Amino acid sequence: MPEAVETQTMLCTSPVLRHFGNVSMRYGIQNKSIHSIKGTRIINGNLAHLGPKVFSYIEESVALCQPDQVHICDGSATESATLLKLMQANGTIKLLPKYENCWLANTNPSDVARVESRTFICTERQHDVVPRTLRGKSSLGNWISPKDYNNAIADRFPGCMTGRTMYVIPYSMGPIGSPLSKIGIELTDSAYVVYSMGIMTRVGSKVLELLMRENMEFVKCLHSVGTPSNGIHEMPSWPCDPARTIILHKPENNEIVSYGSGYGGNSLLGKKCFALRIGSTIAQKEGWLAEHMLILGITDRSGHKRYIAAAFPSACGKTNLAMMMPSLPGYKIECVGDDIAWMKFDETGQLRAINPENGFFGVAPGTSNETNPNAMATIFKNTIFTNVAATSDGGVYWEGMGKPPKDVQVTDWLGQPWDKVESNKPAAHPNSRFCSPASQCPTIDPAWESSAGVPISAILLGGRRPEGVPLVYQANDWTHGVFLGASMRSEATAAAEHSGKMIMHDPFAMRPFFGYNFGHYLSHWLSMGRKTTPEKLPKIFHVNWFRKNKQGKFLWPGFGDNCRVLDWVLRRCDNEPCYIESPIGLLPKKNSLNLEGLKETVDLDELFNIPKEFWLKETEAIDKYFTEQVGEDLPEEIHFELKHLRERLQLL
Ligand code: GTP
Ligand code: SPV
Ligand code: MN
Repeated sequence: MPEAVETQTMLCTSPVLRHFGNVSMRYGIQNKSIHSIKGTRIINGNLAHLGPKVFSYIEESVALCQPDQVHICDGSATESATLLKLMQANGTIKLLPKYENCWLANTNPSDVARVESRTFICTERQHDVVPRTLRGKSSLGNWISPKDYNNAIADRFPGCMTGRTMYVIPYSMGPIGSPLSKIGIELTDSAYVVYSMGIMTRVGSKVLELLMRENMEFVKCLHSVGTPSNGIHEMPSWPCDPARTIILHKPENNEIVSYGSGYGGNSLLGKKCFALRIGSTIAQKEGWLAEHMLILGITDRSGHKRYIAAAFPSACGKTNLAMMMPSLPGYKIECVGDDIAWMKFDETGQLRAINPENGFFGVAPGTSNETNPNAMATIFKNTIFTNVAATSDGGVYWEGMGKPPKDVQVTDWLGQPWDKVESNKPAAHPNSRFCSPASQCPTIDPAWESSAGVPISAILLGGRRPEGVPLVYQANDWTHGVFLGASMRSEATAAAEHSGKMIMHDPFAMRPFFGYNFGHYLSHWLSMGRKTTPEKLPKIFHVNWFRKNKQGKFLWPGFGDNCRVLDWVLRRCDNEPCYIESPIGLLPKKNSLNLEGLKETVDLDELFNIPKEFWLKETEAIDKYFTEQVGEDLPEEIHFELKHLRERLQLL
């Protein structure tokens, strides 16, 4: 008997691990297969290839959820084909014969977006998750006690997978083996989730090898679409339990538990739950940043290439900017990522970023050949669409795509006949999405899978601000930049359950995604600014593509013309004196924004106007927010920035 196994068995104190020790003695070392776990049949994959930590996680979860069988995913083409067949048979997806390997899923209408009110972070002390508020509940996240966490699981999970298959998805966030990457294991009873995770993350045997060889830590992700308490699924093709949906995170154990929803950020646990919420807590401990940011590469006319990261709230333009076709001649923009960035200073003091994802889960409405031709060139093969409308010629349709082809009937996302003139509701759900492999993007950056990450020269912050906020301004320094991030606000969109056109606070575009106390997050950002020399720190900017005139029309054409703003940003990174000082930050100097060849006339005075009254009100709103929502956790430096902004505004 090999010595290593002997030792392992002797060291095992937990019954679960001891059991594994015995199993690996009997099977693993001889490289045989393990065909069952806790008496449950394994229909795909070999448990002996998983390593003791993964084994015990699956064992505990099988005991809890009691699936009929377990399928360990290998990420193979055969596996994908099997999943597709199964989902077709269940009516979860339909083939879209107009395209290549494209599918349409329609969800239960009660399961169409992230549910922030049911998303919780669990710690012993509430203060580790949310700042103490002056009155009422925090808007910066939801805390749950360990006791309630356990109860929430005990109320929902026992036996929840009976009659179903438990899939085991071993996945890497970030290029497999990169020092910046991390591993997760998602256990789920949804084939849709397995298939989507296969697009959005790197799944398969290479990850298993890493886990086995390096005995790596992993984030535990347990997901079930659930069953309503009355046992009746309203829509059998999309099982879910909206009434009891809950999304739980326990940073202490690197654990995520999600129940009741099959949609997007609620169920593809590598995305918001891992890469942002758990990710931000790991990043705080390890001294890096996990952010809701796109990453793009931009090459200017002289051939000089730089990388920019940008934080905009959900449905505020990250995918569009990341894939932009620049209207300025001689510029090239390439995409590293469209939603999430993990960033760390390297040994030379340069901030470097990776995109932890492997695909795009992008907003469909508004995507067209005019607005985002690169997305259009990406999404019509190997894609799963969710909640878009279908056309009678086997294609898809959504608002902002242009006119549906002549003589083609449109069926809306709810399965009803739809007519542009007569139907007074949208054909596609406003939060409908495409899920496509990133490698298909024609402008994917050559370094998008670089193990070391790409060097970041500038960080943009922004949101939908119909009023008062200029197209672009630069932060005076890192601390001022952190203040700008802390004060970000944006018009509400359909990406969360909120609706209406309220201007909401969304600091760093992270409000729904903080894994820990926002005040501590700000301190962490400030401390990052001390990790390198001021010259090496990325410059920080605030942008707003969404300012409107009195008639409600956008003042700026946006999309491909946003490269004009990026051009100014790059010139500022080169320290070109193309700016003027203003109370809110550095604005483009007159004629310094390159408007060469711009198709429409733009009212620059209105676009860059800084109305004193508006800004005084804005500082009041920020002050109120900081006082009521962040309180004593607000770092002193941020307090001072607000005070100085007010003083500067008085001089306007
Ligand atoms: P999430 O995936 O939810 O995080 O969203 P996102 O930030 O990637 O947003 P996305 O790029 O998908 O854009 C959302 C909506 O904003 C789409 O309807 C776009 O058409 C619109 N949009 C994006 N960029 C611009 C712009 O420059 N100007 C205007 N007016 N609209 C834009
Ligand atoms: C977002 O809401 O910011 C998204 C979509 O990117 S989801 O994955 O559903 O969170
Ligand atoms: Mn997002």
